[in-house]
Amino acid sequence: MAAVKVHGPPLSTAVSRVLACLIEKDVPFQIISVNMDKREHKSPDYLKIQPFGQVPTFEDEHITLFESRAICRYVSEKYVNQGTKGLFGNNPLTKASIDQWLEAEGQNFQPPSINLLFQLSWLPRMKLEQNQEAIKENEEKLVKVLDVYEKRLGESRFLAGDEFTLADLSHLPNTQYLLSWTDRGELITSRKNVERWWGEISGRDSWKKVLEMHNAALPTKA
Ligand SMILES: N[C@@H](CCC(=O)N[C@@H](CS)C(=O)NCC(=O)O)C(=O)O
Repeated sequence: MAAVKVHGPPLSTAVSRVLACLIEKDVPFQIISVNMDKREHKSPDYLKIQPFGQVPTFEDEHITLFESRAICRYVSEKYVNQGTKGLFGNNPLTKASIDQWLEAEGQNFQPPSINLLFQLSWLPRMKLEQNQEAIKENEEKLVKVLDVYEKRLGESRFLAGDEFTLADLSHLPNTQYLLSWTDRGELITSRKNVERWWGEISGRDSWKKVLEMHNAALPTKA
C-alpha cells in the first residue's frame, strides 16, 4: 500500500488527530513538513491544497482533503477492513452517534479548550500577555462541557457507546495539551468518569506513538 501524505507538524492538534487515526487504521503515512514559523502554510503553493492556509492537508493517491475530522472519517471508511474496526461505526445509528459526539467535540469542546491552551500555554511561551477575562470565560464554558461528559461517561464506557471510536480519538490532542501544558489538568482529573475515560483513551498504542512523535519534534534543551 502506498503511503498517504500528511502535510503539517505532528505537534499541531489537528495534525495529531489525523496521525492517531492513521495509526489506529494501520495506514502507512509520510509527513510532509510545513514550517509554520516561516508561514509556509500561507504560501501560494500551500494555499492551492488548503485554501484556508491551515494544517493538516491530506493526500491519498489523487485526492486531497483538509479538515482533520473529515480526514478521519474518510480514513476510517476507506480502510474499514484493517486496523481498529468500527472507528466510524458500521450502521446508520452507530455512525450518527459517533457523529453526534464528534460534533460535540468540534463545536462544544474544541473552542473553549483551544482558547484556554492559547491563553495558558502559547501566550506565555511567546512572552505575550494573557487575557484573564478570556481565561475565566473559556474555563467556565469548558466546565459545562465536561460536566455533560462526566454524566455521559457514567452511563457509557466511551462517548458513543461501548467501543472506542473517532468521537473519543478526536479529544486526544486538546485534552493531552490541557494536562501537559497548563495548570488546569484538574478539569479532567477531578471528574471521576472523565478521568477513567482519559486513562483508557490516552493509553492506546496509537496515542503513545503520536506522543513519541511529539517528543521527537520538541526542541531539545541544551
Ligand atoms: N478545523 C481545522 C482546524 C485546523 C487548524 O486550526 N490548524 C491550525 C494548527 S492546529 C493552523 O493551521 N493554524 C494556523 C492558522 O490558522 O493560520 C481542522 O480540524 O483541520
